[in-house]
Amino acid sequence: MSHRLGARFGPDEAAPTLGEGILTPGRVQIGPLELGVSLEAHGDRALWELAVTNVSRAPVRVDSVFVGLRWQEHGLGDLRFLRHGWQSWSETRGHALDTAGTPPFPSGPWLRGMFHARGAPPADRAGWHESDLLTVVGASDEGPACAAGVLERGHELGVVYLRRDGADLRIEVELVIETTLAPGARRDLDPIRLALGHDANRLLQEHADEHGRAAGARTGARFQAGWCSWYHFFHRVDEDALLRNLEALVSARQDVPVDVVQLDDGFQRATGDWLETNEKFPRGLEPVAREIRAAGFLPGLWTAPFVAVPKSRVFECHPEWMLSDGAGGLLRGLLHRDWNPVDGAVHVLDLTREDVIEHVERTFAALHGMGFVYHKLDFLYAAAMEARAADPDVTRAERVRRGLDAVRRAVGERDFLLGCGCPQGVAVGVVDGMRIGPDVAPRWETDAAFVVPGIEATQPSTRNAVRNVLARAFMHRRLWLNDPDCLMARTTDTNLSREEAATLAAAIGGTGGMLIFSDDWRSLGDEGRRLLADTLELAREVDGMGGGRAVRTLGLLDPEFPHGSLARHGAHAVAALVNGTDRPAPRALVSPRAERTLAPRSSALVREGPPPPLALFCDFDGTFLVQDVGSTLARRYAADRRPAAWARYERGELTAWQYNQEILHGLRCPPEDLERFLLGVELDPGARELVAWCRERGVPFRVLSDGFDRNLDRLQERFELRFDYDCNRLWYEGDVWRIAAGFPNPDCFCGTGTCKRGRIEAFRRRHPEIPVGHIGNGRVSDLCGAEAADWIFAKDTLAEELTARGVAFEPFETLYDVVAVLERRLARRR
Ligand code: 9PG
Repeated sequence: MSHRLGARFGPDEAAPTLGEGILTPGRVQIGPLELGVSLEAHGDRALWELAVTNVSRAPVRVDSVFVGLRWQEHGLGDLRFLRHGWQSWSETRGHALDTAGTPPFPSGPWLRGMFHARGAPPADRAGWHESDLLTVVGASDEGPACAAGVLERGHELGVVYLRRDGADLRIEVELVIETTLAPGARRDLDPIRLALGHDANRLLQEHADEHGRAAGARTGARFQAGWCSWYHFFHRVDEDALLRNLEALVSARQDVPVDVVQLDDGFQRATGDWLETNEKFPRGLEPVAREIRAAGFLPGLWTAPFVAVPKSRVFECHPEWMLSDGAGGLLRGLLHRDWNPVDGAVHVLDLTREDVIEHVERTFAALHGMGFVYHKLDFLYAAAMEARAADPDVTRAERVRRGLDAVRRAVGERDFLLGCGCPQGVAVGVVDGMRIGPDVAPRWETDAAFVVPGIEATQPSTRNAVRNVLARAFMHRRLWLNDPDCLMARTTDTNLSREEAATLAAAIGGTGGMLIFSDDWRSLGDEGRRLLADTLELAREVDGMGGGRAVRTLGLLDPEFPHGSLARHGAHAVAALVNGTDRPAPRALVSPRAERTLAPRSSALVREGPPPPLALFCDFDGTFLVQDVGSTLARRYAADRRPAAWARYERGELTAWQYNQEILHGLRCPPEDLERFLLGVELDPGARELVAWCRERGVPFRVLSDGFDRNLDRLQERFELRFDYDCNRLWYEGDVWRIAAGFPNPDCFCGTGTCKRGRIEAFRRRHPEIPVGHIGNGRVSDLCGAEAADWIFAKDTLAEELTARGVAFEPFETLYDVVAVLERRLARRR
């Protein structure tokens, strides 16, 4: 085994000096640099932490540092590897590890640099294969394999180089640094990791697990379901289209429950000016956020926060804020004729400048202040392109990271940040969600007239998106929540055939990432609505399996197209078999057993495991939780208003929801008080047991609450217990609390904001064969749910009310009792 340690340095940025040494723990000198090497090895895994120090008396420009290893794989024959792309849209798929290496890019370094960590590989890498951030290598998905990569934390960019050398494989992991070290200065580098094993998927999963841990990944957000304006309206979106769809989402809420309504590109006066709208949004952004909120959804907004066109105010006032191209001009982050009809040039903010960081922070503080809580941050790669910055010693990775950190500071810990067009490694630990593939499009392939050589696989097309979504499935809930891009379920206004739309849906649902759909509601039709509802449910289910980490990619290393995904947890498995090619293709799966020849561009869903013996719906306040959050707060903070409102409720003058509004809407109580109160509440002692019991048996479990999302989110975090819920919304606006009903049902006597009968009936419409259980304690919000269920568990006033009505129920004190009864009943049925 030869272990190589290398550094590229010296004043000539285009052709730095290559120095080499032996990779060995301790200190190794290479030219003017000293490399501190520490190795932590356990079994088949190794982690190198490197530090580079300038031990000379002059400043030294450090281009990069790498470690080189040799995998002596005996008799593996033909090898394949996963070529992982740099940013969201970059191609990620299997390749043959031939002796030719990555083919030369057909165009210049500027275009290549939009999709790769490096605009051009170092000259001595000719004949090597290249993969950004990480790779896995093996002869097949199941044989001996090796994973390698950088556990990026926003300091350097990692590139893995691979090359056959006789029977051996050479693996070199390079950290792109590109800064100058002053004499004596030292820089600690992001860790490099390598692991051997016998299952390529497993190796990637473990690699991502460790990356997530090392980088403090944010993986705990709720399953994200939403609507996005882009893939139907594109730049033509206007306020009317948005409000029309908002209204449709309200009407469709029971059957297609989504949380986020996200306005995409097309609202801004000019790209770069995110607080100013064009004539299609004459009232500005704030009313948009307000209306989305009032309709009971979470306001989401697209921005491209680090780029600006020349006619934007930010550019006009501060041309000095832009990155230069190093040749006397300004860097172009991309060319975009819709944003800049003059010459397409889109420039890029220099995030090494303090004033630019302050500008980003101000912008997002303002958007957050308007009520936006879901931010799709696009074209982030541009800030990390090769360019001349005000501070040349901030790395390209650090530029993006500083910008993202500024956004996070501005919006706080609660808002959902979605990276898009984003270098994948640098954002781990800041974003909650990440686009992992190119744009979908209402057509399967890229329009031939627009194909750009060299970047074909990154361009908008459903085929390109599906490929990446399958290949990057392992990242979900390890580095962030995967955003597979939008589902388009419509049957009109699209060039996708039904099979093609179903294949997109299978890839999205089968991998269990976020589910955002992008159709004008009017174009959906019955079939489209069914596909949407089915996919929403599938994605939620897969995300719930093994905490979202149960998915593997089938045919991961297939150079043509992955074969699909398989999620497995206990006795349950869901496979999405996919044929992304243009020929009929066999797709085989051992368990659940499935051997099919799939038509071109088609898919099949295969399930294994017993059908669920029941579905359980559980009340929250006073049932899942010992305390009742709402009524305690009302007693404490609305003591003056409460008695009168309660009397009116008792007399039937107010519904339960109107009572809530009287008490809570506009309530003044500092958010810290609410937080403090939530620290003192406790789960029912059997709550965890109940959730685990359901998970083990594939029993759908949902909390139904007439309480509020904000509290449920906080408590899930505090108790580190994830469960699905339906409830009302609560948010802080200015200095008062506001509320919106989640699932009101005018046809029910309950009058609550979230009618439990309505939710149970919606479930029954989809699954008439599954018995439903309801667990609750209150006569106001639980009665209609209990009456709609087959198995009723009741205590407190609900038990009294049911007794008075002569309705049979199972009494309980804690949720342990419920588990015991369920066990007994199911044993009897077996
Ligand atoms: C809005 C869109 C959507 C989409 C994003 C992103 O010209 N281009 O190279 C180009 C690349 C990607 C792209 C648009 C243009 O899509 O991924 O979801 O938000 O921006 O403009």
